[in-house]
Amino acid sequence: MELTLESKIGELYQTPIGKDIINKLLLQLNKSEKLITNPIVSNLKIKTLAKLTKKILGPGFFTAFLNLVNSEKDKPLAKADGSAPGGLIKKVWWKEAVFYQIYPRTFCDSDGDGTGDLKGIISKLDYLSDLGIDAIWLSPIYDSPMDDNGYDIRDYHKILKTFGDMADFDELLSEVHKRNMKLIMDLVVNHTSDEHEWFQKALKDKNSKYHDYYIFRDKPNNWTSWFSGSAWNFYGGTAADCGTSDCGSTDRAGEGEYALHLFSKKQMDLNWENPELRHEVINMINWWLDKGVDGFRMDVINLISKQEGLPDGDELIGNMMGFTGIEHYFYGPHLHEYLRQIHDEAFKAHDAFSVGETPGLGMQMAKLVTGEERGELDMVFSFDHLESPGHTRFDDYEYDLNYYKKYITDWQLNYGANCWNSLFFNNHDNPRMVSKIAKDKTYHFEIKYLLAILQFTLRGTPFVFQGDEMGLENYEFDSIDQINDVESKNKFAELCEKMSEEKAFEIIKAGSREHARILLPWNETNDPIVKQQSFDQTIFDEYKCLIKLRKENPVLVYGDFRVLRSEKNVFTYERYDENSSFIIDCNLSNKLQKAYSQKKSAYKLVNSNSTSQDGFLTPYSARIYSKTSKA
Ligand code: TEU
Repeated sequence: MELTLESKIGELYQTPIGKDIINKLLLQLNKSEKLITNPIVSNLKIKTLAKLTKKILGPGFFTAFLNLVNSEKDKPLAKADGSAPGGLIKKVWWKEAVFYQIYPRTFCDSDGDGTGDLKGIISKLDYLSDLGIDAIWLSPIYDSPMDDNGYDIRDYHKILKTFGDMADFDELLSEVHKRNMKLIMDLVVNHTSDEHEWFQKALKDKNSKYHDYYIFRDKPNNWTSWFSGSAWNFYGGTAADCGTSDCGSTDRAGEGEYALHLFSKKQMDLNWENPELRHEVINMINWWLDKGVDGFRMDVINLISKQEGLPDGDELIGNMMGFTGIEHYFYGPHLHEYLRQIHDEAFKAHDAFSVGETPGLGMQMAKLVTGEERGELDMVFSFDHLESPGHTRFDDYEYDLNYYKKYITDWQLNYGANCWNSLFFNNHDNPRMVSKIAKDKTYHFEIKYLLAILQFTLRGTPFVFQGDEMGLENYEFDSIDQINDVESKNKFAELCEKMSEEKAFEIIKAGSREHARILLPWNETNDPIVKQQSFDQTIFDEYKCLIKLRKENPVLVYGDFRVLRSEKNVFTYERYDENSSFIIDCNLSNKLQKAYSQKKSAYKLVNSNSTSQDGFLTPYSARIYSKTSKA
């Protein structure tokens, strides 16, 4: 049924996209779902709400919203209850695996040039295997000018010199497989570097077939880049015509055009509408899969399909989401079609694994791209748990684990038995979660351990980010010169136009991706960055122990999930099947909380991050109890 302004808010909330978007808005506004489910509001017509909010929302908001809602004709499977017996869940290796993300630039430097490399990674494979890792996700290692540390690819078939060469890669792959581990690569195909041969050819000759591999327009629209400023570069003509500060130029004096880049000025968006481009990308994926890689993490893969005509974005949505235009491409009209094509023509024949990085997708949209019956993606990374409601990454605040409890409970119970969660707190795009939770370091050890307990006992596939297992925290940067990340540098420049450098730097420090990108402290060196952090052996041992516990107890992978206690500041849940049960009892706060008391006599304590074992949980403590045959 097409929704119109005459439809009711409740009807809108019943649609998958409507539900996700309303939930996202509620999250941003830090309001409860009850605001919408309350009968008075749910019976309101959309047009009444549009009238009431005319001054704030403007006319474009509901049109954009309804277009998006009406563009999705499918619904997630109704009978996919996540609390259904574990038997319903299909068993596959990637659900049982513990993944480890390597950010190659800062993982391990084998030749002392200050940058990590493939030989460095090879030298640590025994370490990873000892930790219990089953699969590695390698962030980009392809040839690149490194404007965005490799997420700007110049040549998909070459290895960046600083990292090594193809022989090193082949050795890495074979060494990974020898240890019975898998290797997945990063697939960055929403955009290429502006130095990619295709883009260079496109610039040289408007009539070349490569011109249509990118998104060129005579006039830019109002979309903004995720890394500050306009999302358009001007090419040709004179600098005076340029909408951006340092645009490229060509020899075609007198004529000029704009090209779209949703990320940095050197990351040019590919035109997925072009079947030949899709074919080239698929060939490239097959080339790597034929080499033996086991799958891909797919960078911003939900952004590949853009709304026809590239209409201007709604300014209000832009302000709320941080980027203008997002409603026209984060769940574009051909997204499912393109994902299926990639799956059918590349992943399927190789039985390869895919995890999509899908910023902005809520649970319903995620179901529509990961449902087993849909043949699109195996899994996604959703990001809604990384900030407390009402906050964004650059806010200086303390993250509330009570929100994580609410978020993850919803996904554990409602994502469905035909979909599968990914579990992570850190990656290369975010400050370390432990530092977000508490500025005061008193309980940092307990928090790191608690996060690990959550990650290895909830249902889903854990992705450990390099350094989590060493107990790394945010780095105390004291100057913008220590920051290499393009997002932070652009944002800093933008902020400095509005405030003092000191203030701008405070904001950058709160949210910079650089925190996650410091060289790992394998050993003592003169590098101040390595010196500031140290390898915490106790945390490492606990990671190892928890991974082992998960491996030895399939119930922690496939078992059902239920909440036993969720009052403020505590989170007690059970993972169980017919034969066994685990109770995980957590204190989410820095205050003493009562321990969970029921049933405990039949259970034995198998792991805890604190030594006190009385009726109370000390700050951020967590205990794992187990029982093998149900009483
Ligand atoms: O990230 C895009 C992206 O959406 C993240 O920056 C996201 O906003 C953040 O994780 C939410 O907290 C991907 C890559 O992971 C990133 O490193 C690249 O810079 C970007 O795409 C462009 O390729």
